[in-house]
Amino acid sequence: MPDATTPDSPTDAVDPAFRRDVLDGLKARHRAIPARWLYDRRGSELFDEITRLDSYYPTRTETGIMTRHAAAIAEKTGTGGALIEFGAGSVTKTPLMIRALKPDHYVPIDISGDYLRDSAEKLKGDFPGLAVDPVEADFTGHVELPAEIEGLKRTGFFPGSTIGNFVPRSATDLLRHFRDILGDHAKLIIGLDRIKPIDRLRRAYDDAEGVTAAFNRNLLTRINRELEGNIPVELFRHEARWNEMLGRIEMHLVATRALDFTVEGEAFHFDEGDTIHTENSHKYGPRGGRTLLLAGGWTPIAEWTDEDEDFALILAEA
Ligand code: AVJ
Repeated sequence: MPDATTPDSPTDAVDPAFRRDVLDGLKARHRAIPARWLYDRRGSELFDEITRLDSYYPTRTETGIMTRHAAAIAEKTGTGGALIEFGAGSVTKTPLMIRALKPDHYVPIDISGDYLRDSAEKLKGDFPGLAVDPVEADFTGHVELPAEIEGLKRTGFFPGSTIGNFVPRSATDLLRHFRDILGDHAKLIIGLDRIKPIDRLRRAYDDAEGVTAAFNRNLLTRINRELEGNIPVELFRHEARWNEMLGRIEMHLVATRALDFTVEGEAFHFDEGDTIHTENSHKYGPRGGRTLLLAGGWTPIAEWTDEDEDFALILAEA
């Protein structure tokens, strides 16, 4: 989910949505900044590093499921037509799906045009017969599918448990939105992370190497750079909390002592222990995951997991 629309250099224009989300988020009673802002250039690099950590199981588990069950996934989903990915796609997962489903068209939808162009070029090289029709758009908003796939069978692809970043109310809205974009008779393949023992969840989001901590704190560095802030980054520590009632891991940045700073000339005070909530990662049991899909307008028709049932790949139809 890299977000290259927001520049890394302070000389470039700042995304007004970033500015608004940060200032509003710091003023709110429950201080929170939406997780999408974690992914500037450095944040995307750090996330990439997270996916390779021993303690971060989701990426390799999902890839394992896709590899192991490729034939069954193709059989239940059907081959050919158009594969529409929400997000620019990962260098490993997308080729796996294309090899399994053999679509005639691949349509990645992402807000970062640069990212789309890079991945489109790579895929064309690897799959010579494949038509790649990227769409530069925020998939949570209005999306116009390319005319080239008119009348073709459509399969949506939303891997990585990215849906887990959305609170259930927004997640069901997004799933309904995907249904509107893809139309009747479409299918959707979606990755969901399963509920599992808390210590494993916490280790996945607070690794011994400190990469997730760096990923979280990078948000403060980004605010300082892009919004002329002077947040004392070293006085915030990373915390990954399991919220049992809501079934999610939360990332927070916790002030280790009372401190003050300014962002874009506005002053903010934190007492020791005050936090900024920076991400939710919802986890679902087998029933919960299917119920979420149903509530979002999709009927689950097949589900694949790894042998430890750490992660689920669900196929659903509109
Ligand atoms: C990219 C949203 C799937 O929630 O597991 C990883 C992001 N945050 N470590 C997740 C993330 C901290 C990740 N997603």
